[in-house]
Amino acid sequence: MTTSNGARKAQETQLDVAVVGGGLGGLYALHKLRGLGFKTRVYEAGSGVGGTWFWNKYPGARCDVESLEYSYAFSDELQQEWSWPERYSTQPQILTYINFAAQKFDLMKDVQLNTRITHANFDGDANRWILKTADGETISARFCVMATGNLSTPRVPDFKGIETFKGKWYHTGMWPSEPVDFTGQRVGVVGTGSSGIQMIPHIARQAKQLYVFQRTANFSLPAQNAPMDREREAAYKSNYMERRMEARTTGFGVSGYPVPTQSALDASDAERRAKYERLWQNGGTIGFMSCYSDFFVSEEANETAAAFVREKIRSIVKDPAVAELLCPNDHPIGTKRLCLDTGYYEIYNQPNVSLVNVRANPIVEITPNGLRTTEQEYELDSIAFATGFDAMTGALREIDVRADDGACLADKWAGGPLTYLGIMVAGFPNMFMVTGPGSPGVKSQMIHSIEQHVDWISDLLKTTSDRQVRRIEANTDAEDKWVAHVNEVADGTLYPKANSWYVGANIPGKPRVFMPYVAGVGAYRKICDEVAANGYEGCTLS
Ligand code: N01
Repeated sequence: MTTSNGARKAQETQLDVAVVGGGLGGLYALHKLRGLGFKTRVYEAGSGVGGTWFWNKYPGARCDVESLEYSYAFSDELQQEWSWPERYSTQPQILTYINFAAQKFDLMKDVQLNTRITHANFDGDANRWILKTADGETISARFCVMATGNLSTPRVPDFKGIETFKGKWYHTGMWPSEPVDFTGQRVGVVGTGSSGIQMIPHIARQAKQLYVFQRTANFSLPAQNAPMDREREAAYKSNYMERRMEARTTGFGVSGYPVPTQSALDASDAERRAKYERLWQNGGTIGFMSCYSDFFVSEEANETAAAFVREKIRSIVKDPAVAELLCPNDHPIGTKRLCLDTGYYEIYNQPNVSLVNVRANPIVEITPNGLRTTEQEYELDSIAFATGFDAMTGALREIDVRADDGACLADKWAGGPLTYLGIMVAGFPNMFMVTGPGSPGVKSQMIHSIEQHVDWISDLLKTTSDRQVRRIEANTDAEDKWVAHVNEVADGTLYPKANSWYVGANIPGKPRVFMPYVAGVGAYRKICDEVAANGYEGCTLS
């Protein structure tokens, strides 16, 4: 019901579990928790479900994990009946799949679209979360599951003059639903991370002139995408559940890539090159990241792969100066998200594509007619920002989350996120995060980690509800120990060396803290299972 000014009339919805976010995590949480008898409802800001795959509609958006792996594992019926058209699926294909799953499991009746949660306050007397929506609805729930995503707060840098631009500008993470046609235009793309690298070849095919404004070169590997090999699909489907179980023991949650045991430095140069060449021809990033045991811990070992990829770039890009600019040299390979492309380096051989070094000559302002660097002005009809996200903490910090003593989550996290297992936060009882900071989520096949978290949270809620527990809270000392452990593991690797969104380096003023847990999904699952087996140690249940 709405009032004359459009605000939803005050009403209070009573739930067992409120789930914030209708992406892959929120939808699975709904399915699982509803199945356990909890009255559950999902609140989603978008006009459709799908999360990342709903918002990121930029040209070329595609998954960088093979679809036979990047898909729900909880239902063998679903994975047997679904058929992916390509090895790596496009955004529209994945969104179709998510909607299919939502229909199949009759989820939509408990999903409220176009609803942004703005406040979440814990009422300690009633042990309930009181959520408020942007249009005035109040929701009271025993538990709150934050499935708000890790890359769901797009960031357009606050370039001076952007409001004066006479053309159109876009951000990959809030791309319009209707297709954007760049035919005949002068287009600027700012940003060369995963999104930019996927989008640039598509825009290059349409634009009269494309300027790619690159601040930092990234490593990218070829997807070697192709129509789905039906024999391979049939082989998967003949033992899908075994594969899913195998994925649980790996580093990244993908079957076929066991935790490596051989050092790159124990292989001969010829052996290494042959392996890297095979992986390059096979396509994908997981093979590279799982090829040697010291890929992420030894700079010398890592450099063998980095040098191989630089050689490939030089062999593809004809202009040696452009090739050199595209060769990453400021971070070990893989310590920023390794990109996956189709024809990325090749497009720099097209006469209508120019690479602009905005490390040497930074962007100063957006002008009415284009973009000005310290060197010159570029006249543009459209600008596409592929400048990333306020990752991992942005979406949760946008909600005013408060404990019953008024403490605010954003304040607690001012120096970086503090969590227990990446799932709970001390001082914020009955609230759970799906793939939160301090978990391996973003360093794994996301759906694998989503399912593991939702299953773990669901078991916890079921077990404790059966025992009449009304309040579940992570202990501060357990949280401290977990944060220290996450840091210790990261510090033993090369990851912190890169200025990546994993450390918040892309957001000015964000504290530099390495946020994901990088011991691998197998090791992490073991810890979570042990915590549960020991009566949810580290938590107070009352
Ligand atoms: O964002 P990014 P993304 N001036 O932060 C540049 C996932 N994803 O959207 O490196 C000039 O990686 C910035 O430069 P620098 C995936 O996990 C997955 O591409 O900070 N440049 C960088 O080049 C990925 O990692 C898929 O120096 C500026 C770029 O913008 C994550 O999403 C596909 C700038 C931002 O790169 C984020 O990727 C796409 C400025 N002021 C994305 N500010 C899959 O395939 C920023 N930049 C599943």
